[in-house]
Amino acid sequence: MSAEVLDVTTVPAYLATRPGVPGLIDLSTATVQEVGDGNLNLVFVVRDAQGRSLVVKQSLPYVRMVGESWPLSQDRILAEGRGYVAAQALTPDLIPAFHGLDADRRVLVLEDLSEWTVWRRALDQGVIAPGAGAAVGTYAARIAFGTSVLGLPAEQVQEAAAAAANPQLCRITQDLVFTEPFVDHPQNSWDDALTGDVLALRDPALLHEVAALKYRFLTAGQALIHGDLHSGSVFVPDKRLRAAGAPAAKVFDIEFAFYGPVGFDLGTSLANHLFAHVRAQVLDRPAAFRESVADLPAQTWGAFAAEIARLWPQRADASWTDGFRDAWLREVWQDAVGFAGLEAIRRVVGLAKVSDLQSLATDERVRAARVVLTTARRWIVDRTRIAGPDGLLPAAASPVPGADARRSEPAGARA
Ligand code: SR1
Ligand code: MG
Repeated sequence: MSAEVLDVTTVPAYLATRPGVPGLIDLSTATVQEVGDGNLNLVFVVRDAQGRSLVVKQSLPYVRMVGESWPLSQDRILAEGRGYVAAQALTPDLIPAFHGLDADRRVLVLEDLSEWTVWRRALDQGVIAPGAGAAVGTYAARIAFGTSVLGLPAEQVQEAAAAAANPQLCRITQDLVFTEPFVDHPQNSWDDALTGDVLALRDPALLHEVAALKYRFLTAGQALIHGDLHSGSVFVPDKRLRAAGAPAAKVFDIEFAFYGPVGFDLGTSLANHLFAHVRAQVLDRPAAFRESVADLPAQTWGAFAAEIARLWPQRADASWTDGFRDAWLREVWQDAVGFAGLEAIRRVVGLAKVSDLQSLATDERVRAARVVLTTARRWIVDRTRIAGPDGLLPAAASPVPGADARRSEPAGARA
């Protein structure tokens, strides 16, 4: 049965019933705004007269970006709650403060990060977020280690994995990332000029590798992964917040969490580095920004590997040798590169696109998308031969003269 859906008028009375919440905010002076701009949920910001604020997130019984014609269980908020509980224990500095889950009403209460910026928006605008890539790598490593048999007894992991099943959201990823972009499907769309490039993806050699990666996504229950860790799932602070001691990034939107392959989160991150990189080149952004984006794969992977090395002495089983650690890292890297290719293709061909590309003018977008598709194919097919982040991103997507000035912001790109 569906939980009653909140609206701006019912949120204060609802919050008054939540243990601990009335101490965080003065509900008698609260004002409420619905600010959700993602694909799935309601998100309310609640502010009181003293300037204190909270975020209230409720899952809807359908996919918001499509409407009630695509029903979706509100249970996904339970998966998100599990993700926040794990992150709160393992890396509380790199998520918004978590004020609890109401499983009956399908509601989470979180720290309000309205003063922060969604990283994708900063990247779109050419704003450098120092250290954000490293923070995401550190986050992924802490969760991978701390929810897997690397950091926990196997019995505990098996129980946690069973409890973390998230079949409806995994089905969305299975369909949107691993299936639909490679077949005729009504949810696909692309610029006419890309038809040849898109149809060329359906060759047997590539489809074979796509199948192998899909199988891995569905069967490699290694750790509690985020499941949708792109630049739209990361907040970054501005200069003032950084000077006040804020971390370089905070990860949010964990509703796709389940026990899956560790390389998936790194892969979705790498693909989104590619979008930002190609956009920065096409728009001929200043060199400092282009260089900062080009460094993101190395920064993210470097931080991930360094954090795993730091945690390694705390491993749960002495059988995990240092040689095994190095082999495990190699396997995670290769998975990440393959999954990055899949995420890159689906954001050009499939349902949920990204503003990095969609907000370009058509000729720029076509040029950028071609680079993305060519790179994605290389990543998928060559993933076992790509030794590390050096040279992962393509060297060139030549700028279109005057492109920056012509940039527009069409709707319909809300990943
Ligand atoms: C129907 S949901 C579409 C996409 O939005 C989410 O952010 C995930 O990326 C999903 O694939
Ligand atoms: Mg999301």
